Amino acid sequence: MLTKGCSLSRGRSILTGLFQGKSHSRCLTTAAEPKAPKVRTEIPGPQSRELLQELNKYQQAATVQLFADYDKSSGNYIVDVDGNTLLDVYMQISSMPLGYNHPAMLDALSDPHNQRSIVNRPALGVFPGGDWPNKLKNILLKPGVVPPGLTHITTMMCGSCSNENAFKNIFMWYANKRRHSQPFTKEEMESCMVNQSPGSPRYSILSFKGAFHGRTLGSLSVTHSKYIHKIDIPAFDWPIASFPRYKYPLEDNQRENKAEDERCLAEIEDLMVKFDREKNTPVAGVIIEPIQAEGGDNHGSSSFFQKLRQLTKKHGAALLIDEVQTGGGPTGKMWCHEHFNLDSPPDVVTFSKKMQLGGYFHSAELKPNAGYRVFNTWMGDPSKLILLEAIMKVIEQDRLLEKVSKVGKYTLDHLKNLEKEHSTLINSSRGRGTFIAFDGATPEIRDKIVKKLLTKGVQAGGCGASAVRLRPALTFDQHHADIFLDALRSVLTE
Ligand code: PSZ
Repeated sequence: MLTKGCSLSRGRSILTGLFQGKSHSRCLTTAAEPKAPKVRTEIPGPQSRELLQELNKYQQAATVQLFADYDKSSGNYIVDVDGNTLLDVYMQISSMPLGYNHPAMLDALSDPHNQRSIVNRPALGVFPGGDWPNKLKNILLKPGVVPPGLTHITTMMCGSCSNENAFKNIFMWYANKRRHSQPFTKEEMESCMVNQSPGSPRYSILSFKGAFHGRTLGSLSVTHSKYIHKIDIPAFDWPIASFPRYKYPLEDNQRENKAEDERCLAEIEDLMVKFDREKNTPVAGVIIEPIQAEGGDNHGSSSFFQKLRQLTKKHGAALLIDEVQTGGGPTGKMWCHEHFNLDSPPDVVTFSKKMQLGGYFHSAELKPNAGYRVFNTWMGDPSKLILLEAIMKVIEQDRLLEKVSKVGKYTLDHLKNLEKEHSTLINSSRGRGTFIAFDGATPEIRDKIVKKLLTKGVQAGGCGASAVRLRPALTFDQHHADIFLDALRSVLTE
């Protein structure tokens, strides 16, 4: 499905030239795409349904929507095993920055050195390859990629385990401050072995109603988006504050929304004080999404985030911004929190999804004081960095962040017009870049919209109680937006 002339065998030399900044033809940086979606069968179609029956024999596969043909999928289009071609504005839960089968990513895998990096997967914490420090420096810590103000990086596997390990990192930092950098005591070393204090202290992480930070045990304790994620699982009794819930359109509700910010901030500070003084479970860190994604695309103002930064400083807690879903460019900046103009950088920024591997950036202050304290077998995956390197080059070369801002504004403006025409069905269009959502008037209407969009050849996603969300690739263009908007218009009219 690559554009004619972009064969893999000759790709490398061509792309080397391309990345040195020479002029390039379109075919080198984009996969050839179909002109429009094409729906041949109901979705899931007969082939998908058969495969689903098979898969259900060995696992709980109730969440599977369709089976894809990843050989045939390209760019912004996913092709399923029944031959349906869908405009994919959901992109594997927001994790494909360049869409399917991007030539630059395929090309990176034709390099023999890179092939060996895939074959020989190292235990990075013990035997990293000789190129590893430079890879971190030149790919993840490169200006424009690293969140401004942060200098350290820990790579991990997925979003949940990045948050999980970041919490540990925060607790170690907090404990180290409290013991004034003194060595561990014998009592601490013995009590931690049986989960008792002082070795296992009663510290907490403050999180927000509606948040999603993952499904592993620690991350799940700070996740509050849906009961089905949490029920039957023991959880930490940690503080949970309100996240702002704004009235839209923002321009018409400024006073109410400002009061909402103040209400939430007061609650956060209250909880921090209460958990320290009354519950003897001080807040070592605060975890927050810059836009609550799974919880329904809930936004917070820059002023809210600025004041939250100040609050965490005042109470000696670390601020962890979870950019697992917002990071890597979909809001028009590499990191969504860059929109907020914080007085000082967050202490930790976690990532995964569009970044291809998990991990977190942090300040020098949070570097653990000994080895093995944050550790696992793989500690990330160098082969994913190969792909990320190719992705970052394309983002820069093709100015994809600018494109995201421009196409995002176009999409949101048109969505707001559609909302006016169909105000009984949809409302509250909102977004940054192409990280856009709107609400269905009821959860049922939302579900119907997502289902009907599929019959028009558009794969969108739902989030929260009644939101429809867009999470397209960074290569999502104006003509893709038009296809989406036309499909939505026709769904709403029907
Ligand atoms: O239902 C699920 O398990 C889903 S659907 C989307 C996600 C998870 N997102 C993952 C996610 C996230 O959006 C944020 C803000 N933080 C952490 C995570 C967890 O990442 P993974 O899934 O890689 O562990």
